[in-house]
Amino acid sequence: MHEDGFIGRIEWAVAGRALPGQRVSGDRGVVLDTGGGTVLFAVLDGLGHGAAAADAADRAAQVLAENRAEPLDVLMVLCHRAMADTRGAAVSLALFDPSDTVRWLGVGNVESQVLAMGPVGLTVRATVLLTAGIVGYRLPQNLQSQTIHVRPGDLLLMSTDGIVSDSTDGIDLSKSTAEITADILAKHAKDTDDALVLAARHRGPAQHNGPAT
Ligand SMILES: [Mn+2]
Repeated sequence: MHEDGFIGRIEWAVAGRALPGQRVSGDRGVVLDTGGGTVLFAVLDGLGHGAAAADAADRAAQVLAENRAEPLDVLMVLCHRAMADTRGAAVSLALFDPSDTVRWLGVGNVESQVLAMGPVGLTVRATVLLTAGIVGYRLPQNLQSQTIHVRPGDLLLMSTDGIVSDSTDGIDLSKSTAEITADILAKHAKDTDDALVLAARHRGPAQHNGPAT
């Protein structure tokens, strides 16, 4: 599964695939236009794999689509309730704001980080603090979202645990997010789990390079 697009000046892409031999993946990438150039991204990993995992992830995806304007902690509680009679899922939410902040909140094992090109190469600007738990089964008491500032060009990466941890080596920020996510999936997906990676970045203000010729 490969999808990509633009919402305003935010470029995004998702690449994923089911555990080899399975027909459906329990991992979902959700991209929701929340208005005003703001985009809500979510990566969901239904517990285990197969149809039951996909059902849990689909419930959460639907609740996010229907309530996209709510704050992240409210969205997490709504996902929890919607998945109460499912296996549950790991859920990471990231709200990408046009004023160049990312606000994020994660429960369970979905890894999120922001990468930037520094003077000595690719650097990790921030990593989300994950809270242990399973949304739909055991939600942590304290749902505290983090806010980080990002500059145009910085890359937000979110991946399920079917992608090898710290698989950021060799990422070329000059490539499109569609190419970056396809590369990560091809090189770093584990053959023991569903796998999904989502990438997004702010492309900065529209460029005007002089009069058209
Ligand atoms: Mn998984």
